[in-house]
Amino acid sequence: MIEQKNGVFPAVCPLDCPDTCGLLLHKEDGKITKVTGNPEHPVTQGAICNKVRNMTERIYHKERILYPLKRTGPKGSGQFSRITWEEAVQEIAGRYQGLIEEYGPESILPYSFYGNMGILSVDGMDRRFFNALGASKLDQAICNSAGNAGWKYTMGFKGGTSPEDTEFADLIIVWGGNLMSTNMHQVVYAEKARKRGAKVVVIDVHKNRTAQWADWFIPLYPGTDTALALGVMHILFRDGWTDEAFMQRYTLGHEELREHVKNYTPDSVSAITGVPAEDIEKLARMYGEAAVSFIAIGNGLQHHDNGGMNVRSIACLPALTGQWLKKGGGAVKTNGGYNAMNSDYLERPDLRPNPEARTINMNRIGEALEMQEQPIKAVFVYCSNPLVVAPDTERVQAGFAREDLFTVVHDLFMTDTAKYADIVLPAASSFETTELFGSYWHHFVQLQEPVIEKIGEAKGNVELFAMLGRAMELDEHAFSESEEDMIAGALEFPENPYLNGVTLEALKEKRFVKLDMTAQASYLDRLNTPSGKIELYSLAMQEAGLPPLPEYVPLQEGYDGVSRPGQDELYPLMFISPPNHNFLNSTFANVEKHQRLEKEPQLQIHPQDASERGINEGDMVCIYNQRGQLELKALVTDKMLPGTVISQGLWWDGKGGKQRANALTADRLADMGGGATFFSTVAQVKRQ
Ligand SMILES: Nc1nc2c(c(=O)[nH]1)N[C@H]1C(S)=C(S)[C@@H](COP(=O)(O)OP(=O)(O)OC[C@H]3O[C@@H](n4cnc5c(=O)[nH]c(N)nc54)[C@H](O)[C@@H]3O)O[C@H]1N2
Ligand SMILES: Nc1nc2c(c(=O)[nH]1)N[C@H]1C(S)=C(S)[C@@H](COP(=O)(O)OP(=O)(O)OC[C@H]3O[C@@H](n4cnc5c(=O)[nH]c(N)nc54)[C@H](O)[C@@H]3O)O[C@H]1N2
Ligand code: SF4
Ligand SMILES: [Mo]
Repeated sequence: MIEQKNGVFPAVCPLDCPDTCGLLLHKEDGKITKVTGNPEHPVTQGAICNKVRNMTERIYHKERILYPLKRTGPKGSGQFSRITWEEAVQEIAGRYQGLIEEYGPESILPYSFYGNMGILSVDGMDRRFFNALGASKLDQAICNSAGNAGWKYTMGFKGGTSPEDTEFADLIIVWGGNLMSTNMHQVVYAEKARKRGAKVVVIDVHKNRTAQWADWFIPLYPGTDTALALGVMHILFRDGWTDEAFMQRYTLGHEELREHVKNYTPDSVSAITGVPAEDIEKLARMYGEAAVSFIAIGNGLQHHDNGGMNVRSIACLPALTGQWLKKGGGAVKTNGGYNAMNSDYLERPDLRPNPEARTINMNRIGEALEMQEQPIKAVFVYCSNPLVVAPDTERVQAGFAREDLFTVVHDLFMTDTAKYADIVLPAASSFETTELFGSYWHHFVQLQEPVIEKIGEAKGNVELFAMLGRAMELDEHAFSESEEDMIAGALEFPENPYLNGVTLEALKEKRFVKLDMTAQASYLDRLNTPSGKIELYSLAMQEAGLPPLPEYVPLQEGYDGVSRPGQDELYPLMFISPPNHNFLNSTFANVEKHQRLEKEPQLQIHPQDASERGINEGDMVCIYNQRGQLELKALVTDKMLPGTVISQGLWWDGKGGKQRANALTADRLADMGGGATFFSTVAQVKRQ
């Protein structure tokens, strides 16, 4: 029971967003009436985004699932009837027992992502359950794995510049990211830098909100970022803007790189990227001359066939100019490595009866559900909505429609995926639970304690998986630990010096506990590349069958290998579907308030591409390829180069409309990390 019915209570934003804001929940009569930012949070300082300011619309939405449900109609029909928790648990435990006996435990697959970033919920009790069961493992490669792999080949450690330091940069490059919508507090630091005279450059395939705010927007063709980075390197070496002493001491392969980039002349790079040669010269000069330069590497440029290489190439730039020795200089892909916690304790891989169990890449869930040998017979979906977020929707949907597949979905809402479940379980929001949060951008760890009672019969992930573990008699101790025990255990991890001083007690007392960043003084000595240096030349990449030096590899569809979109006769356009401002992936897409803020799903098309097809602003258009089609309203705009079309936001299937972007995307994997290739999609557009 939560005693206090009125007042203002601290909380943490649970969404998959780098900022991990401190929140204040304003309560009246036991109900949250308002969500604001917590001004005491040292980084987010009381500012929060529109999405979460309107969070009560989601928490108290009339369509929240309130009790367990069992399917009564055909899969996908959304027909369910209420059952008790006891019945639900019995059904799941019974079905899993039967499947384990008949097909082995690997016939069961968990499917999850970070709908809630709480560590106990998604990297904790859930993992214990599936480990103890011996289920198939899931490669969670849907978000940033290609880029992280590219970064790691170059830099080793999964961390870069500290956010607070970036206000000291003279040049900030936002490369394939839309910070205004996806990392708003980095914009605040950039604004501070700007007041001191810094310039902000955005490199993107369309003039997103961040590009509209920047000093200079450089549009380029999708998937050509490596070529641009190589062009910049060409000029840095050519004009003597490199820091030879730094490269000598801290990098491997700068002589090979110097030779290699001679081929990437501004003219040849211009032909590949669509960026005029004089702009490439100007960008390189700005980068070479800046005393302190910072690159925010977004996720957009790594959702491509060559996405790992794009990040790998950009990650080389700060090393060429010695930026890693400057306060605020360098780059960030992710800062998640700084708060690495005790995952052996949290996830208990030791409970697994079959350590060698197979791994299924979550980007290939459609294909995985087609397997005839060692078939997947059961999927447990939580904190994810694969029918909207995974590539190649039709294939995914066909898999989930399989009559013989036993599907459980734990969610707050009847998502497009939940409609295909046999059992739907009501999930609690994180404001209803005890949780631990790190951030993959700033350096503060935070504690969430329950602020409101659970709504209906909802349960949080920890409670749910502990209950299932106990029902299946998997391991007494692992499934009876309390949340506080788990938090204390997660933070006990001397292998990570940055966690020094971050304890449950400190969290309870201070709420925001900063990682011990004194360990960062030795950043360049802590890189765990094979050579311990920044690897401009990577033997590990060569051994993995990749070019050891940064190298431009064209996308697989729609390019002739030399130039640009428009090479594929049937599908001459590149279709890019990045996040929008008011949703968080597919979260909020069912909330009327957030829908209204976004108006409707639109297709942004260049005037030249529109007129060739007789399309006017406001027309309904059909965008299609070999995999599927979408019906969207045309927005004619020159915010991108001709040949690229954009639709922002992961809309659900809506009221009869076809608007799920992933109907068009392929489940091909990126060059590294098994990453998704959402944005390497070709398509054609016609008027409806
Ligand atoms: N409002 C909001 N915030 C979010 C999310 C959300 O859905 N909505 N999602 C969260 C999650 S899970 C993530 S991973 C992050 C993602 O946030 P970001 O890191 O900002 O990445 P994206 O928004 O996916 O893509 C950023 C930009 O990359 C561009 N892009 C696409 N292809 C290319 C290319 O080949 N080259 C270049 N240079 N640019 C390209 C897109 O047009 C887009 O403008 O945001 C998080 N925050
Ligand atoms: N075309 C295209 N596709 C994309 C992207 C893109 O830019 N373009 N972005 C990709 C990226 S970067 C990512 S990260 C993925 C994101 O994919 P997902 O992680 O699947 O993101 P969401 O769609 O927000 O789904 C999260 C679900 O978790 C539920 N949830 C929230 N809290 C809890 C909880 O505590 N317990 C349980 N059980 N459920 C909870 C929410 O209600 C929601 O339905 O999408 C990817 N897909
Ligand atoms: S979604 Fe991001 S910006 Fe918005 S409140 Fe949450 S952490 Fe902050
Ligand atoms: Mo993501």
